[in-house]
Amino acid sequence: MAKCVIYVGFNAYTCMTDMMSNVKKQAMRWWSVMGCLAGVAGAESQVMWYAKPADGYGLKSPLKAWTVENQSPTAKANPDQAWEKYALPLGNGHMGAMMYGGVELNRIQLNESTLWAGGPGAKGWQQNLNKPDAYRYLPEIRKALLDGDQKKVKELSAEHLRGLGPDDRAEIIKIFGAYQTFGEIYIKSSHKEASKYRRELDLSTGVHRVRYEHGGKEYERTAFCSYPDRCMVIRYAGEAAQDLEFSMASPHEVKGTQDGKVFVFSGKVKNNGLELDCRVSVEHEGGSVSVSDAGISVKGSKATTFTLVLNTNYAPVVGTWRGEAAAKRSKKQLAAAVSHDFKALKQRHVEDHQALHGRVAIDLGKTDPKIAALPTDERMQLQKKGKPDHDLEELYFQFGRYLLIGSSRDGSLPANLQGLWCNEMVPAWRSDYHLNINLQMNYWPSGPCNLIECQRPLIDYTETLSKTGTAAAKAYFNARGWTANLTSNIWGFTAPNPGKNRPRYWAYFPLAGAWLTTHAWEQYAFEGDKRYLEEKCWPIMAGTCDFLVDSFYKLPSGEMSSTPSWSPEHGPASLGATCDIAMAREALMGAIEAARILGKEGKQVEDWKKLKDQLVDYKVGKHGQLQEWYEDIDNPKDKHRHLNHLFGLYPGSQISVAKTPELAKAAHVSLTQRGDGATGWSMGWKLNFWARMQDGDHAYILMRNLFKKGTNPNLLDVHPPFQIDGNFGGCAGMAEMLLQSHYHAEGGELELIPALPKEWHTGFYKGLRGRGGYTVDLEWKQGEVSKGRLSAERDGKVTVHFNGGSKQFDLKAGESVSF
Ligand code: FUC
Repeated sequence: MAKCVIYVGFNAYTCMTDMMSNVKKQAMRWWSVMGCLAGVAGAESQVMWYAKPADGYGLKSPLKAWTVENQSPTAKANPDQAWEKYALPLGNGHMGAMMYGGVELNRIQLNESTLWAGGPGAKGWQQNLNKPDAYRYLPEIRKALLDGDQKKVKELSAEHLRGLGPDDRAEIIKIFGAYQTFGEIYIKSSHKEASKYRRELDLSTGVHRVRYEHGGKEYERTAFCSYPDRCMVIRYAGEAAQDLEFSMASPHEVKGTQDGKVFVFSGKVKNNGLELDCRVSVEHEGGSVSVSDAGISVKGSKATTFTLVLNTNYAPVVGTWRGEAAAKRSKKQLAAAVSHDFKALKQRHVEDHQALHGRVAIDLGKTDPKIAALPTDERMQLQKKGKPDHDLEELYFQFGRYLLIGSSRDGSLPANLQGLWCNEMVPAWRSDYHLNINLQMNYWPSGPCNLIECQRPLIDYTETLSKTGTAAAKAYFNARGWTANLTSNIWGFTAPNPGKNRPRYWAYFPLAGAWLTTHAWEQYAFEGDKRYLEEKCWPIMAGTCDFLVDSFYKLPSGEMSSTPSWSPEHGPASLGATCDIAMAREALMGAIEAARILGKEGKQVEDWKKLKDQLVDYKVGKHGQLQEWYEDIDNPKDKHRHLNHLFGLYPGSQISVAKTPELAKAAHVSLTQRGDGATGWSMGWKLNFWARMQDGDHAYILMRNLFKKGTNPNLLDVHPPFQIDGNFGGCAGMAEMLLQSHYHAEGGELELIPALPKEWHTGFYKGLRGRGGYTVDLEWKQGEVSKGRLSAERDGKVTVHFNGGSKQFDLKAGESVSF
């Protein structure tokens, strides 16, 4: 085995070993090119590490979380607190693992991103769960609303603006389904105790390691989930031979069998018959191995490598939602994976991971070397009480990028409410796709943090919804095009949630399609691929805009609105919730711009322009606030977590301090009234709002609050419970403090360190991206830009704002300029 050094007092500044992350090295290389090597002190460490296994903190941690799982769909804590607070995630977009790092019992919880209950095969499921002809009741509902009869609006909308299916939440879940755990791996070793224990996750390589000493000998366990080889690899090695017992458990109808030298753990999901197939092959140096129906037994091996593949037979094919048999997929993948030895598998994985993760380096200031040497959980604890830990902030930022790579890769499903890490059968909110903020927030870092490829699964998913969502557009509005509502799943659900006994704001959100469409446009804004724009993005956009033209309602004032509408999750029915109009406007703006780029003209595009011009305008209310509803009814004491009426400020591009100061002022009032606390994701959103307000110190307050109140020791976000959107919102917000490019969807203007807090007075970054295909490397000192480099991927003119002034550059694709 490679020389294994136990770094008990690991120091990010001085340690020049293999522990030093490659990104840090890259940053240093870049920095020396820039002639500023002296400035490198404080360059980031990308290793999260812990001095105890996840279940070594005395927390409640049942061996099988699903046996005591929460039955409440909105439970506030995961039943396995060790998993939620201390386990570390690995993922390749398709499969995921949570590593506990135990010595005697190494427990690994496993996920496959398409493992869902519900859908075809589930009793009572049908593709079209929209209430047919619901649109016939719209005139009556609209009239009641204009008459001020909220009671009648409530009754009629509860009856008609709902999806089909049972009222009872436990029953709904059987049809709608839920994302579920696959189960757990248990690898037992004869090592009962260990000294110099350390487990770590290197964000720059995507490799998890456990190192310890036992009986005076050093041991190391390495694990990663490989995207290129579509497998998980777990390696045990050490200075002495070991005996290991490998077994698995699952809450599904799955059993173990032996297939030659391969351990197979296969079966199906009881609720819907979805096939499940896991296969494990083992390689060993010395000793012997025997495979049985119960697992794998290893005796006296100096180095053992388990290679694991995991599949379902899901495919995103509307109607059947099934594809190639799970076993067939697994056999092919395993045969291909084991054609490489451990070294090659690892190298292929690390190269793939670094090609994405290594694009960005960041330095936000110095951390006391004594603190930097502590385990990550202790640092999280310390910064809560004491001074900010800038290295830890960098780590958190890079962790957000790491999680996106781990949960969303080309060909996979998009990241769900928990990314793809879920240890339950009834997870909170079914770990589904919530479309009134959560799924979209997952993708906020993709463009600015230089991972735009990782957003492709969202665009694929949106394309699927644009097919099933035509039925929703028809049923509720008799409209062309497509839309979706508040929640969705992998079975193409686009109806409002079923059931009459809940407020409509927890069911009905027909602008979800418009919001998703803005992401399809953003993909183009960052990538600039005209073929994508024409072939993939345009049909999504056109379907959304046609839907808007047909579904929007002309108020007596002549304004066009989404009547009736609800602002997410609170308040009465409105003639037009501001967020609806803002999302519609943003989707129309993108589509009209796309039409210009693609040379599309005619009535269709003219109708979109007309609608955009007639949309209800933003309104400033009696408290000076940006009104959340058409009616001036905002309560200045309201602390609700949703602030969707500020969509135009972020993620949208309609409100800014520079271009619409009056609206920015009103948004400032709304933000101030809502306050700086909230659930995890909401603090993440507020962080982005304050960044767009270009108030760095206030943005920093939100970032600190997110750290203190919304982040676990394993750096995962808690709503509570664990919900990954806050990680992505937090990561995106930090980028937004350092670079902004939103004034024009196609780029053209960049703002450097537009929301720099005093705490980050001196630092650098490399590789953040702006719309229009620009990559920025930047150094700043005492709050002023001191050096930068701009690289263009497309021909174009760009204005760069910094240090109170502006510079213009006219760059050809591939050119860079230093300033
Ligand atoms: C939205 C939020 C909740 C939660 C849920 C998954 O409904 O309002 O806080 O995040 O999504």
